Amino acid sequence: MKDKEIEKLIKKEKERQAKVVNLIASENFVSADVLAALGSELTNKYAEGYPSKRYYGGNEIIDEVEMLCQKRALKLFKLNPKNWAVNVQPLSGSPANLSVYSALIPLGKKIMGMSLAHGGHLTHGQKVSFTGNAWKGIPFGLDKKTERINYEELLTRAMIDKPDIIVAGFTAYPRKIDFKKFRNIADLSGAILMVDMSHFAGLVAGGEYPSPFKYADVVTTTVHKTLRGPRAALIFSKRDDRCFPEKIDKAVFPGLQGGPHMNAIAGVAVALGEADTPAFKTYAKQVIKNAQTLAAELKKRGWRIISGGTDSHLILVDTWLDGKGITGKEASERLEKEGIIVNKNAIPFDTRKPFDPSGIRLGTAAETTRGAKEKDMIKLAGRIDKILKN
Ligand code: DSN
Repeated sequence: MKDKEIEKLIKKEKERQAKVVNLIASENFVSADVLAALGSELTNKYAEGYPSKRYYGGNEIIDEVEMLCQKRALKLFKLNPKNWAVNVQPLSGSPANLSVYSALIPLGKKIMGMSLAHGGHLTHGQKVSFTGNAWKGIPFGLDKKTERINYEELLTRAMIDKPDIIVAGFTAYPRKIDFKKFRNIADLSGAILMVDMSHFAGLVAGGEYPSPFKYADVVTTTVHKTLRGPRAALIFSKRDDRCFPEKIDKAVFPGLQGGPHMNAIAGVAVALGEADTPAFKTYAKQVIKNAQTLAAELKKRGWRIISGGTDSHLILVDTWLDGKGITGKEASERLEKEGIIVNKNAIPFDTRKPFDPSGIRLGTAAETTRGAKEKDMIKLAGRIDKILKN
């Protein structure tokens, strides 16, 4: 690189990533091919519009890239293009979710989603997000005893509040979601069912987490978490007489975005191809085995694991233990000093504030990419325990 200042910073960040243990549940390490696509000449091209309907000339190759990405996305999740469409242009998860709402429900209507404090996402209708201001957010929480979704309560709430769209998805919920129950609740309350599978998309692709496609009307996902692609997002929508794909395409462009980032779309295509292999299935299985081992080993050492364990890549640990332990902030800082990167996280019914909550969130997607197995998780649990108890 001619720019030595940036070159130096990239090198330093590369070295930092290489030397730490990365337990951030929403991160991963992309392949050299994904990096090559991201750093390619495709970044030079303006391609506002969609394949064969562009506003600029010179897009014949770009069209092929975008169509290949669409084809791979549908194939990976076993979707028939006659029944499902996919928009591959969203820049990331938040704009993808915003596009869906703006396409399908008028401003002021109701979005029901898991509350941020219990593991949901800002864009599932939280007050601090535009999605909770332009629309009315109806947050639902978890069952206090089980720390899992209480579907009966959810149904009661939905029948009273009558949301226009229900979002099933999370950023800090370690368990499987029962999409069939969500479908039933959406049908009974008259809502559209959207699944945000950002966290577990790679596990669905690997056949290790239930697929939402049988039940959802719309599925959004980021590509950079368990799916191990670049920063970008996808919106899948069912083709029927409600014309969701057409409405969503218009909402993404020209509604909310301009030119798509074609280098990122090429990177997404590469990642989707990589995920459609037997090796990726083995990877997804290992991600969950590692998370379950890490959770069980921490539990053995006296740490409370939210909901008692995990069905996914994600673990939520109560480090505060009603004042007998340490705060999530302190835990995350202590671990970082020792080269283990996690994020502090609220736990359900947290009595502490979000900036200094009672827990930490751990995820195994990134370290599994680097080859970690159960024996590494056992050692890691010992290290984490020692650092937190020190
Ligand atoms: N920031 C992501 C996460 O960490 O889960 C969600 O957008």
